[in-house]
Amino acid sequence: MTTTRKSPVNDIDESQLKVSKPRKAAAGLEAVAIAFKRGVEQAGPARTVRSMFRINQNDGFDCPGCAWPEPQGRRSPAEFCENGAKAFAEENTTRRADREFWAQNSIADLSTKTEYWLGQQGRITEPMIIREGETHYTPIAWQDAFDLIGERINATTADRCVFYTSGRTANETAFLYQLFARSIGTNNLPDCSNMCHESSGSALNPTIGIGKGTVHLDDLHKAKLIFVVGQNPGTNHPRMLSALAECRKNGGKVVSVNPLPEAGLMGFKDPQTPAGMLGKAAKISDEYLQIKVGGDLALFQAFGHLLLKMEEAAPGTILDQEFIESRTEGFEAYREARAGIDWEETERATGLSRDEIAKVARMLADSDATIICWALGVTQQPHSVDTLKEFVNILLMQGNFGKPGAGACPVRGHSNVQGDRTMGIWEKPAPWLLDAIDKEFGITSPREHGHDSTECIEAFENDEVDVFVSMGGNFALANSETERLEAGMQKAGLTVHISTKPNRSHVVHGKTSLILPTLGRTDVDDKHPGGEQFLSVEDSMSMVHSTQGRLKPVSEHLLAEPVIVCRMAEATLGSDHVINWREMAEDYDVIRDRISRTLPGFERFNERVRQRNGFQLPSPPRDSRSFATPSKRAQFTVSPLEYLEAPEGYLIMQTMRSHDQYNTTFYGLDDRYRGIKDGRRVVLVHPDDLAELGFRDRDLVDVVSVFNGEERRANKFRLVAYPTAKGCCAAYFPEANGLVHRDNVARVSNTPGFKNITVRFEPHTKTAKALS
Ligand SMILES: Nc1nc2c(c(=O)[nH]1)N[C@H]1C(S)=C(S)[C@@H](COP(=O)(O)OP(=O)(O)OC[C@H]3O[C@@H](n4cnc5c(=O)[nH]c(N)nc54)[C@H](O)[C@@H]3O)O[C@H]1N2
Ligand SMILES: Nc1nc2c(c(=O)[nH]1)N[C@H]1C(S)=C(S)[C@@H](COP(=O)(O)OP(=O)(O)OC[C@H]3O[C@@H](n4cnc5c(=O)[nH]c(N)nc54)[C@H](O)[C@@H]3O)O[C@H]1N2
Ligand SMILES: [Mo]
Repeated sequence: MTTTRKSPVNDIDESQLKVSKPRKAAAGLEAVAIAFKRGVEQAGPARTVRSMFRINQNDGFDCPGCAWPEPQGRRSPAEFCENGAKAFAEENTTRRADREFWAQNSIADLSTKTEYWLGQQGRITEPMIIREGETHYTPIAWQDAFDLIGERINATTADRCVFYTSGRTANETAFLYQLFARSIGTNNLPDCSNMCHESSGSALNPTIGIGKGTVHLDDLHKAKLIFVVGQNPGTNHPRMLSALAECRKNGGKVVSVNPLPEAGLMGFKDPQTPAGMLGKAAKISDEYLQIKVGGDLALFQAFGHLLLKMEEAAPGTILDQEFIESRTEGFEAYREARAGIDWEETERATGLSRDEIAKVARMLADSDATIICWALGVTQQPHSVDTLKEFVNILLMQGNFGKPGAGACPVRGHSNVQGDRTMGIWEKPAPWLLDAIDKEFGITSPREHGHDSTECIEAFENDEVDVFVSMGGNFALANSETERLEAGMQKAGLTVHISTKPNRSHVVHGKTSLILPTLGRTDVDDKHPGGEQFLSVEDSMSMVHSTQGRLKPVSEHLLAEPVIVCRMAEATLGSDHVINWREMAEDYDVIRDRISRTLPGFERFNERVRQRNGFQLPSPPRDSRSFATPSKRAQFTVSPLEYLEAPEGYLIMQTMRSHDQYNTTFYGLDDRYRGIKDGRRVVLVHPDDLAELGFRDRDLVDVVSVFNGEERRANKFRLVAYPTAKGCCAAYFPEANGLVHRDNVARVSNTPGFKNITVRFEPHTKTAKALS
């Protein structure tokens, strides 16, 4: 085992790429070994072992990996997965991007580095600044940094300030952060949710009256049928595989819908069971529908049609008429719209046969407790909101809300992305929320909506941003139109990045730029008059619980996120502001008390967050089959059929995560389950499509995307023959982000079309204009 804790000196060498056959099962002991290896490389064996056993324990820290919930009862001593372990190894690293690092590397040098190299340099150890005309970041004292922020915000108008949030931010921090933005007078609060599950909220809010899922972990164990649509849990939510395996053990069935035969959807070697340790894989999917990218709306409309037909043939046996009549609205219009179907078009849209679809519709008919789980495969396309409303139709027809083992389950990404929204990080806040904040704090929040993350690209480009503050994340690289966004960000007067590790957004900075290094999840937060503090998060199933790091921070100069927000606020608004920021920075119980008086569901927050498993937020559809829509009924909706079809010579590209990355952070360069090693600039293409387009496996190409007649380019990708659905292809995020036109978004939610890129390939030429 290599135990280099030094940062890599060399960057990615794509000529090392190796390709082997995709795997048929996820996890196993290899996963545990790799997790341990990555941990030791970053932090050494002692620190790795000490922290591994604290992940997701009642008195430990919430895994920064994903938003999947923890079991309520018995917890395994190692309640984590390979990728959770890698996530904390990244944070837990003893590598340091200290002042020598910044002195040795100019912005010009850093701008040639990949995200992998930047992230592998280690934790940032003190506040850094770069001013207009300078070539290097240099250290700055904390108070000087805060004063500069206050000065710049006060020198401009509130609508020219933007406050971005990435979903790792804890509840208390998020609450303070939105309060700060609103105290200044702006709702410019874009967040990573805008690029992620925004479509889910946009579909669920109007139909079931809440923008969140309606199932608990226990429901997955009890379900008769679970759909996993547009999701790769083996990599992105590995602990979900245990829940799927348990459902099957209890007699339930699992259907996966995905253009790629993802390893984790096929089989699971649970490293926490004896059989799994011996390498025996449990089957996960009873049926696998290899859908074409963008075909899910057509598929679920076909399910609706078939359920109606079956009900017609045997009235009273398939649909839950009582539920439909007493709890919903719009069923007649829905029934009429789905009475007929064009099978030829449905087969073309989905790439599936009528028989395959009918077989799964029968499984739906036979199940009296169905859950539909989904993630980004269905949230980042033009018709995403319609697709998700169609999922709701299917669930409503059989009364799959408010009964055990049933419901809607959007599987969130970042570990507190759902909590951030609950805390008010929202550019389009509901009026009741602003009223509640104003009443509790005596401020007047602005009512005008702010920019979402897509709108920010234009705001930057049009020179409408003077101050950009980023609470975590990597805005420049996570968003679409990389080149345009980067050019725009450099026009801003001041960019402020509250970060743990170097990333691209620090390199394509505003005229003046600050990097404020912060404590992470695993770090102890003990520099307070009242001693050690803890924070809280909300998981994908609305459980709120505490999280507390215990490790010694990599540097004594790091500040906790809530402290950074309060000190920015004090420097901007003055120490005599109507809100006592200092008292909240000193004692997080004060923040929680104020949250409990502002937000519904958080009554007695301080007391309940200290309970062993935390507490569950209310879910009216689940708790009492009630729906907070204007008519108090759940809504059936009718959407026209829509799907993605590439013109001749083109394919529809989706962008996704490899097994060795966390969004824009790369743990390594392998995508083990898909058989890709030591490289990331690949496009996975069906062998027939390769042949039809006149290319061969491993050809080096430039990728050209078209949208509204405009072209975007990303050069030097390797084509790899891969068993994906035909007509579509796949590449990694963020290498392909430059291909996504800013106007390519999902309707209503405005989420970038990261899974809807129309592309063609051109043989790579050295002279091709380098755009990414
Ligand atoms: N280890 C690790 N864990 C993570 C993350 C990470 O980067 N690394 N990221 C976190 C975040 S922020 C998020 S949001 C989640 C993301 O979790 P996922 O949604 O699983 O992430 P993606 O890699 O984007 O995978 C999308 C899946 O959808 C499929 N897909 C693409 N297009 C379509 C389509 O049109 N229809 C259907 N049915 N399927 C389609 C793809 O083949 C792929 O399997 O994971 C979270 N967890
Ligand atoms: N093409 C394409 N693009 C996508 C997607 C896609 O599927 N395809 N997915 C989208 C999705 S789902 C999401 S959520 C976004 C993600 O967008 P972001 O959330 O903006 O990006 P991340 O890569 O998660 O952010 C990583 C950075 O966060 C900082 N960081 C890590 N931990 C902490 C911490 O504890 N505190 C603070 N303050 N900073 C920390 C580190 O400096 C690190 O460099 O990307 C979106 N972009
Ligand atoms: Mo996400």
